[in-house]
Amino acid sequence: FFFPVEHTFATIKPDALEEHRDEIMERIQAAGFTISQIKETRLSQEMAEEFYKEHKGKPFFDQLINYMCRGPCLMMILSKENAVQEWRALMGPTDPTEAQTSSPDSLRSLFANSVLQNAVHGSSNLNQAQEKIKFIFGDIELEKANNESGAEPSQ
Ligand code: DGI
Repeated sequence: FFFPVEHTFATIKPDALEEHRDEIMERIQAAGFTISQIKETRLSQEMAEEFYKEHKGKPFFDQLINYMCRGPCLMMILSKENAVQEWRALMGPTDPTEAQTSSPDSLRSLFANSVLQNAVHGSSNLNQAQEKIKFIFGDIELEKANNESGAEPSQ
């Protein structure tokens, strides 16, 4: 069998990077991800607004932007078979109180402070992953790039 490697985009948010960097990196390695690219970036307000543009206008938007800009984020491309879903599973649900019930070993269960300050980001599908990878890392060559066929990825 041939299992194509998939690439997803992941972020450790500023507070979690400062407080739990090593623990989170250990869990990423233990889950079998390859870190294909990694860089620490402090987002400007404009970059953070672009990063979370789909949430513009929501009541929590300004707080979300402030949170993302308050220190450096660790930006990564994580690669493995089924990486998008596997990273979402390792993160756990958006809201840590839900994560603590449904996935107690997840990163958000362990390290998030609230639904807003929830420690990590991960793309929900291959299109979003490609968009964020390009936004943060530019045009880079990745092994067996996502969705080479051009078909619509499933969610
Ligand atoms: O993909 P996720 O990060 O799990 O969730 P998302 O894309 O729906 O939301 C992006 C971020 O916006 C999320 O990580 C935290 C924040 N957020 C989402 N929903 C809420 C929220 N913040 C508050 N305060 N309340 C919400 O309902």
